[in-house]
Amino acid sequence: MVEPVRFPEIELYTGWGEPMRTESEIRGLELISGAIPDGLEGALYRVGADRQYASGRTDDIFIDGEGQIHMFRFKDNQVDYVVKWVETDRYKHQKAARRGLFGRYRNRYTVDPSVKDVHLGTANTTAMFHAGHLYALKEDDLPYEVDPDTLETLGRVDFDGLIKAETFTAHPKVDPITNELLAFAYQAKGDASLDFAFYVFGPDRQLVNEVWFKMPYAACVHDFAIADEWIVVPFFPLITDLDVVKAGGPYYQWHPEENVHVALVPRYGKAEDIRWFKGPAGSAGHMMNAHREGSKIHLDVCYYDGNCFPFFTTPQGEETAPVPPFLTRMTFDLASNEDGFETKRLLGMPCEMPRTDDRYLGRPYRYGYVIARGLDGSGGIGRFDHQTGALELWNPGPGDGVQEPQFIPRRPDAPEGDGWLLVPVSRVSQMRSDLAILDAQNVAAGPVALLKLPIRVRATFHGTWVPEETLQSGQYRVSLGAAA
Ligand code: V55
Ligand code: FE
Repeated sequence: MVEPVRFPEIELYTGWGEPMRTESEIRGLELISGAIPDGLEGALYRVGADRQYASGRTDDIFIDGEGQIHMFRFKDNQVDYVVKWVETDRYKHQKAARRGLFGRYRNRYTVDPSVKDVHLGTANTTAMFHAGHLYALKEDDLPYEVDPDTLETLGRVDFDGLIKAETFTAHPKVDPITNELLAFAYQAKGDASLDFAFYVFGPDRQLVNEVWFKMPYAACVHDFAIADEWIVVPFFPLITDLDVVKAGGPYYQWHPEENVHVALVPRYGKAEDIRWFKGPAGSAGHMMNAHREGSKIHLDVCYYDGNCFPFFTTPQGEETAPVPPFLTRMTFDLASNEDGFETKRLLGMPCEMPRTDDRYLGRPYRYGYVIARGLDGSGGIGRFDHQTGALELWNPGPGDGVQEPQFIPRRPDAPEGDGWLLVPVSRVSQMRSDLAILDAQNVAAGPVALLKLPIRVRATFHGTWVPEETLQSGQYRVSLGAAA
């Protein structure tokens, strides 16, 4: 006998957030309006969290839950949609037991005794395609490889022994110009360990560089950025205390008294050449991009002047007031003997989930794509222009929401920003979704094509576009466009 399935009545699981727990396949999405651009062929993979079974708790948070991988497959002027569970070790054990077994977010001391040695990874955060392989990622575990055609899970992988760390970021960067994979692991030797590993893998997944160093504290390191020959790694004071975790407490606590620390790591160098900078407490999940200008490294980040995750309280249990994320430039001067940095707000409207034309990752760039969130309900998909400071917006309609935009260049050598944005749209009042295709150079005009999903695409965090030719060859073949 097993217990009936019941989810707690908490906000996380009501309305749009209601668990869906469904695998779906729709061959040929209905075209509501417009036309799919000629030659747009490939796959958009996105990853999000659903709830396979209730955890038995009421303190579930939106970044937890079992991973699902979604595919929008563009081919021959049609788009197919498929979503499947990522069959992690956690998923398989819960499926067999017909109930939730894994307790509190990332807390292995709250799991059912039957799974105390099972990997916790949910593979719920992003999709990565490199050297012909597709993966679903969560930052607390190794990658899970997934079949790019069928979305069947192939298993948990360590790149044939090359990844010595126990974890792997959910914000890797695949440089489509060099076909390198740049990635990292934090708390890389287990919960609350100070170990950080940075990796560069070559186009055939061979190990090109590996740099291990110690973090200033057991931080949450969700994202990083490339700046030319440097890697920018910010440490924000959401900190793991192993004793608290062992007592069944939260995985992170907010420490306003601690500094932000930033490591500039040489892309092809060694730990002894790392440069460290620091400043007052603040936090961020996501970086738009970074680049080098002479001796200066600029990091553009959706910065919270406080705690980005108010549900992680201070050690005294105090909740911090929610603060909005503002696009902010942090500047680090390699020529300076000081270890401080400058910050400058770039945009007045709060925004999150920043992306770029990925050919410009780590290089001087002009455009960023965001979800903008005005406090008055305005907002939507925005294109930010670093040259003019302007934000061009498309709002999906009252009450409707948008997910992280994905840029696709119009041609492999198109000028920066000349291309399309793929955007899942949440038609909240209808409990279903659309996929919008926007012209990235005319976002305000609205979709050039709108495709209908008769079901919800639940919240996904991040994803990646893989062009048709890259699906076949395993390699990206793009170049920087001539300046527009
Ligand atoms: C973040 C997201 C996560 C996570 C830890 O946005 C940090 C930050 C989607 O999962 O587990
Ligand atoms: Fe993220």
